[in-house]
Amino acid sequence: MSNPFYVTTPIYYVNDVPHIGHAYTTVTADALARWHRLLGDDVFFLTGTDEHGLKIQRSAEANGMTPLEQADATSARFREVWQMLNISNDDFIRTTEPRHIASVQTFMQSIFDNGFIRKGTYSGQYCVPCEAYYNDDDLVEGNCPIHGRPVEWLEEDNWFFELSKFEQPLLDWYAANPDCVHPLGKRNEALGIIKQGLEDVSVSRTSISWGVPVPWDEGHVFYVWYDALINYATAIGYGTDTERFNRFWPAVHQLLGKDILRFHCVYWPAMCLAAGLEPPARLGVHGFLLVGGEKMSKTRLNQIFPADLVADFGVDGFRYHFLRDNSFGPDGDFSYESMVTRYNTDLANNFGNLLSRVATVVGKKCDGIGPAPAADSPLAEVAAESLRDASAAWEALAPSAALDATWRLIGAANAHLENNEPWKMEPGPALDAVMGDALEVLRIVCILATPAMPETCAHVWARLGLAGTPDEQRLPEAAAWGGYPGGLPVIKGDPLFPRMSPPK
Ligand code: ME8
Repeated sequence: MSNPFYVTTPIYYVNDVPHIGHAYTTVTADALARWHRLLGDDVFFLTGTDEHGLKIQRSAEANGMTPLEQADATSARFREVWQMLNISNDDFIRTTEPRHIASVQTFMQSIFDNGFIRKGTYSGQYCVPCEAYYNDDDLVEGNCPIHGRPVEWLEEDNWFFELSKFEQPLLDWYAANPDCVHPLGKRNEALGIIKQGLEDVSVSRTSISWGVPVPWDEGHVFYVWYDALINYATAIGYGTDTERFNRFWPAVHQLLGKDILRFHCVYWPAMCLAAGLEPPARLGVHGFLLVGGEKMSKTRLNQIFPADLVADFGVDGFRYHFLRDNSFGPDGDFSYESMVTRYNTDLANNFGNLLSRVATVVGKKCDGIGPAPAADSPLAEVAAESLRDASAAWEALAPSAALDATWRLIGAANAHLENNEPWKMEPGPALDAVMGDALEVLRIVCILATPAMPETCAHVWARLGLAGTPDEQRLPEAAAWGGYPGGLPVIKGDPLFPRMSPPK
């Protein structure tokens, strides 16, 4: 049976509409899912929305809606944007669904039954947008360190998860699983938090009602984070379908931004241990996309929405940019100007130009029928290297490096054309060999690039006269040199990526 590959994004809050930060994580997860489908893995890709908690309750009030109305409306926006971006998620979970409410209750009940939940009083400085309490030390000039806004003093009786008991088990788990948090800098950050010492955390609230009821104490609802994190277990049948759950857990790859590292890399593994589960195999933590060096936020009015960029760059231009521009881990600054530059260089001048040159010469000198590649082409080795490097990079959660490896093959094919100048050659075996090699590169590139640009690659595949689609191919066999059979009609068509002029 094929390998299970389970990949998740955070579930996004429904008080905010999707912007390019959310899209960054989701497109990355989508590309990984698509890569693993090429490998023939049994892929399950989950995303969804986080719908409980004070923040949602208040934002619904401000909008004159019930929390569920607010959640319905915004959750639908997320679905629409993911559809527009060609996101291939297998499931979309909403934390207000009955399946999730039941799963949270089972999960938390098992932590309670295992003796890791106790009663206590909680008071502290609370940031509503974060849905989190802060110590005085964490505050920046009295404000929330993430949002820079005033915090509120809250005090309530609630249930505590005995996180303090998991300091050593977490350290042991990190030691036994060197790759559990990726990249290394983020792993060290998480280890730093654990080594500073862990205090018990409050997991329930009586002050609000918009949440999952605590099964052993009516009148309490779970604090939104201890409801939300469990979504990753719910979607694969936690508590209802043990066989399916065991197939995908703990071999899960969870992607998230650095803002929620503490919850995912400290609290969540501890919750799993407390519930008697293995923690997730891999937590991939990326940096933030900044705009003009600043965090995007509603209040700063500097959010950028996917549809606006898609209008200019197309869906695949959007996907490619965010996968290629930043490496996974550090923060990256988004700028429209550099998006235009990258689009022109990588897509118009490299990929687009290769197809256009090949189709033009085949049209003029080969009667529009693509010749077969040569068995001993100098490009065969480059193609093998690209496959090897791209595979290693996807495995290492490095989409940017994977695409760089893929584009090296495009670059080599363009250089091969420039060296041989087939547009000056007479029809015959020498010309056929050059064109066959270039067509074979295009075929292989379509497969390697399909996780990033599924629509474009399927389109180019069809223009090369190939049957089926690139995402139906299976690696590594399909990328072996010599797959382009020759004798197929090649269609020139319009430019793949019309050049853009830099903004004025
Ligand atoms: O935190 N750059 O939801 P959220 C890169 N519901 N990624 C960004 C980003 C940016 N500027 N802004 C947001 C929550 N993201 C909780 C999660 S999971 C059990 C619960 C991405 O709507 C990034 O993945 O605030 C970040 O972690 C996530 O959106 C936060 O989304």
